[in-house]
Amino acid sequence: MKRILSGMQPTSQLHLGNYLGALKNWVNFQEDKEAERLYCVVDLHAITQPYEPETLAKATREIAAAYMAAGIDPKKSTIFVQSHVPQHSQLMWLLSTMAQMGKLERMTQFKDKAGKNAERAGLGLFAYPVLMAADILIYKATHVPVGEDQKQHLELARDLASTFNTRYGVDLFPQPEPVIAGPAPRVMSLRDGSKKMSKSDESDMSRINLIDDADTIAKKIKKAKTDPEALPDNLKALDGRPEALNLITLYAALADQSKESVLTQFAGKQFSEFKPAFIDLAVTRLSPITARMNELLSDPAQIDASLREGGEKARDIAAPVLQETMKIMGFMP
Ligand code: AQP
Repeated sequence: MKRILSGMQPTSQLHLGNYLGALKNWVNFQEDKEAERLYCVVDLHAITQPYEPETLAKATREIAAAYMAAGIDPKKSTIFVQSHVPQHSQLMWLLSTMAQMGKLERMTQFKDKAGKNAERAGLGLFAYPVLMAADILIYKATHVPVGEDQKQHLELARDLASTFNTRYGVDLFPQPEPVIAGPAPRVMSLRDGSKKMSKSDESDMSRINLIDDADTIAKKIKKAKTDPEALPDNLKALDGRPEALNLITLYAALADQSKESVLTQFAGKQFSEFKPAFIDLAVTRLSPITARMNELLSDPAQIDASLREGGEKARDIAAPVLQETMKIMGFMP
């Protein structure tokens, strides 16, 4: 059986990168009759970097609302909060005894987030990929739809699954497959085409948030970095033009078109002509999501009830897997 699992951190509002790199792909699985779907808000991951305790619960609810507004139906998929299922952290500890420090040190997300202060970074940030492996393995998930930046973490989860199976001579955990198939698996910052669009970028102008209104979207696209050249008629000619490539990729993903056909449409045009069309498209595609999110957030009790129900379903799957894991490891029943 196919079991799909993915999650996002309530570190801030979701942006176009989260949506086109992962969330839109989750929606594509919605009608897959062969699959069971679990989508969590990974709040335990969100505290691995400095955060405001007073905003964590609100941010968690907002991410859940974004999932639902983007098209994840809680009747068809289990939507829940990571910290409501204690088995994630319990399995993480068990797996951490098998995770090699050397492999964790090679994780680029840790290097990027810890920066020059690696010595002072918290253990949680370092161990983040082990918790992510536990998030996946506690459900014996088979498919994990994520953006390209999570590929390395997925490799570690696969590695830990096989290390566990080999060490204990069992076939407990399946190898989770990364599904990096969103229409734009790596969306770049609007201010710098060499940096990924990120919630934690200090400049809000670097990203389009799902909650942004039409005027804000227009302002951000107008200010998006470009170059002085006109748009070419082929993709190869965008080599070395990362900002231009990013905008074309975003347009294509939002329009459900290929990048080639977008270039055919805009070949020879300047960004001054491309940007207004891009603004219209982005507003048309995102405004129904924003409106639905605002509508859902006007009734937080309803979101909380859905999340509680989702948490119960998730615990029903996770509890026996943890029990089985501990039995294999020889713990006293
Ligand atoms: N720029 C991106 N392009 C494509 N996909 C992306 N994702 C994130 N950024 C991009 C995908 O979104 C999902 C959720 O990510 P996350 O909340 O776990 O955090 P992240 O990957 O670290 O994303 P951010 O926005 O950069 O958050 P912060 O700044 O809080 O760390 C994942 O599937 C990810 O691949």
